[in-house]
Amino acid sequence: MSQDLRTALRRLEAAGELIRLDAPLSWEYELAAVLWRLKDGPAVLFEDVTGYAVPVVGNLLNDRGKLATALGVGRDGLQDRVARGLREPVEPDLVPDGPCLEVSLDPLADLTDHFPVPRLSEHDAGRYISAGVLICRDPETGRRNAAICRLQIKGPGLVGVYMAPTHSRAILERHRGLGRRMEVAVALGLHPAVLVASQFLTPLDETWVAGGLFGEPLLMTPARTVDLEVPAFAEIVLEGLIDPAEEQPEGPFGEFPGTYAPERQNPVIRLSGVSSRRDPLFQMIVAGRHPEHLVTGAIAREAGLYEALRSVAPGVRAVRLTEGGACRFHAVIALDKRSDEEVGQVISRAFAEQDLLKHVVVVDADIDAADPVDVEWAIATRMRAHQDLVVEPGMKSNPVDPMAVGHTVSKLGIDATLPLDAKAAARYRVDVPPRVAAAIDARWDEIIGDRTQKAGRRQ
Ligand SMILES: Cc1cc2nc3c(=O)[nH]c(=O)nc-3n(C[C@H](O)[C@H](O)[C@H](O)COP(=O)(O)O)c2cc1C
Ligand SMILES: [Mn+2]
Repeated sequence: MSQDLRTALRRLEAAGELIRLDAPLSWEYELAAVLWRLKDGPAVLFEDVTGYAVPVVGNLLNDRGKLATALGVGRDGLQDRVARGLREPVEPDLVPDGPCLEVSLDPLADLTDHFPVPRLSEHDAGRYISAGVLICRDPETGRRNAAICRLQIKGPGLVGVYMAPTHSRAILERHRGLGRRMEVAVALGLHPAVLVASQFLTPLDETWVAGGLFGEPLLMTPARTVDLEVPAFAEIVLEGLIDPAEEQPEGPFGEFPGTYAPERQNPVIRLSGVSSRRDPLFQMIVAGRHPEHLVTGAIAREAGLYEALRSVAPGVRAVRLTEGGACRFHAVIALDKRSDEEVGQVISRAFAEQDLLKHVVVVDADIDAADPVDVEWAIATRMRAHQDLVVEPGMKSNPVDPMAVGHTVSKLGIDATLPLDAKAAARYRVDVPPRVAAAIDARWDEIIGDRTQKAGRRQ
């Protein structure tokens, strides 16, 4: 089946984008430490986690290209492909049984007896599951929701959960209003496309979006102890109940802005079922400013923004949430504009679309939005500060924004595009004629031979 984590790992390994490590490593900070050292490197399968038979995988989504590899598609057009998840969602297929339920474990046992749940950042409150997708259902509309939520191991049968004020939280509040407990299931060990689908800011059921991304229905199977369905190919499934009246301290936890979310009273899940595939894999995402935490959220946000912006400006070619902006606060938008005014329209639409977004740079389509140096060059050579800046004070802030004051924040848009009536020569890029570059490319081996590596080393 092409929807499971194992297929993704196989594809990454075949492409040379996954390494297996057999050195013994501890769940306590060491797995995270290795993934920090390899933050721009391959996906990792840790085969020997001290005290555990279950291997751990990480770095699956630390760059956007790995999603393309895992899906078996080319890197070009990945953004459009991801946006298809939103454009053409596909209803999941329900299958009576799935590998995720092969092995049933005692829900009241200590989860860490079975699974090498890691400790990630120095001041984290404890051991955290950071790549689990929390599934719940709106009691009023019946709509299913799926979102990554961090889970803190609290004790046997008990995990703490943090829900930002997004859908999962709203659904919990609806249960509170009805005086009901909320059933939840957590699916862990998933194909990266499912994790990405869970990150869309959309009113749709994210499991439909995952189907759109795969181009085929996501296979789901009924959980054992709650009235919910889970992805059939998850490695591990937790099931349980959240009583809206019960809260316990959760955190601190190292979060994506690169700072710690403080300890707060947060909901807890009382587990009613734990199951796994035979020989399960445990999936982790290093939290904080690690590229995997950033990129997992960025891919869907970028595609969502791309889709929304193209409805006002069809010339939008690419949207990039940059790493320096924690892949949430800063966007670069490459635009083939129809009018000079279109830039301002794109900037306001971007701010309206994502409340986390604070600083937006619009560049021409010849600028590589993924290359920070190219973007800075556009700012250096195509912007006049007195006319190309848009400052919007008093905009709605997001609770995680460190600069939010009284739920507001100021936003800045930069028009780094050339005016449409700029002289043609202003668009030239200094270089040799393309035909000469192509001819030199064709003769490259003859010209350089085996000297490339030596030349590279000397630089
Ligand atoms: C690695 C990772 C960890 C995350 N942890 C949390 C979390 O603990 N709580 C939370 O509410 N959102 C968390 N998020 C973000 C949500 O999953 C994301 O905003 C999602 O789109 C929310 O969906 P919803 O509106 O359907 O609830 C995390 C995202 C990533 C990539
Ligand atoms: Mn949702």
